Amino acid sequence: MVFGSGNSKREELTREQKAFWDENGYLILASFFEPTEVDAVNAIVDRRMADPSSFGQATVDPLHGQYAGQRFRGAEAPREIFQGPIKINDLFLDEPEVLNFALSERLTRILSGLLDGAPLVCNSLNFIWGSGQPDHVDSWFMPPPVPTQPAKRSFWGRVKAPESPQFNDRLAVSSICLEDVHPDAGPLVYYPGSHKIPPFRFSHGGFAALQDGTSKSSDYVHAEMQKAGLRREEFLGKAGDVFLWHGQLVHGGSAIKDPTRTRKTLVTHYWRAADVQPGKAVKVHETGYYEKRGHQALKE
Ligand SMILES: O=C(O)CCC(=O)C(=O)O
Repeated sequence: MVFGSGNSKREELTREQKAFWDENGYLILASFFEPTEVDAVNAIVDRRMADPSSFGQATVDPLHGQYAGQRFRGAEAPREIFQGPIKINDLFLDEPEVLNFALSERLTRILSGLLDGAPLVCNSLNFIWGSGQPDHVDSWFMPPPVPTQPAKRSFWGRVKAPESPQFNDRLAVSSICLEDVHPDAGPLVYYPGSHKIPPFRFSHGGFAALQDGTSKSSDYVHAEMQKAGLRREEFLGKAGDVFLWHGQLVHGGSAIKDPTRTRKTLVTHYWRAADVQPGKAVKVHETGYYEKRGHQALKE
């Protein structure tokens, strides 16, 4: 279901939207941003892409070709990676306009209703082309912080890890279309209702992904989706549309059928400000925060 234009003055999450989110794990807000707002973000990204040295410490992940799987500081990255699918990480840390866009008050009021608390940007990704990412669940990679449990000591005095790690599902994601999505440009795919699948426990007992090269978590969610008869959908949004998804929703990027077609998108991940250590939450306005941190480390 697509919800009406956010350009109306209605800024709070409606009961109907919340019920739809609880049932399906996503929300589509059509025509939420004005063309001028979208153009301003595109201009920032275009400027950086025209001169990759301007990415400085910001990291970029090539998603295709010989460098796929690696991470580079933007300024030091091989120039050819900017000609094909890449993930530009955390522009919100350097570009106040990108931060303010992702923390638009109209959007964060809706997110506050979904998360039951003010959202905090913990990560942002800009895509120029489709991501082509395999189906996944975002909490595997960005598990929201949980309150620290008091350390327990064994009989021998050793500190014991909590036996049952807590699970916090307060992670929501916005994907803002920065242009109209063509079906051949590798649209976002998603599986309505998949957020209700019980979270996968990795072999360490917790919920954060283990990069052990196995596909157990993916096999698990696909088996559960098949059992539940969930269907696969593609999102063909227009510039200014917002697709919000629950941190447990299974989603990914479909294959790009026409590599000449771009799919400019800003994806932002939000935890709740209340879930991070107070010193880590920088307040931008009443319902919008971001995580205080530097750019991501390079992969080892
Ligand atoms: O838009 C896409 O292609 C998917 C992005 C995605 O999976 C993510 O950012 O978690």
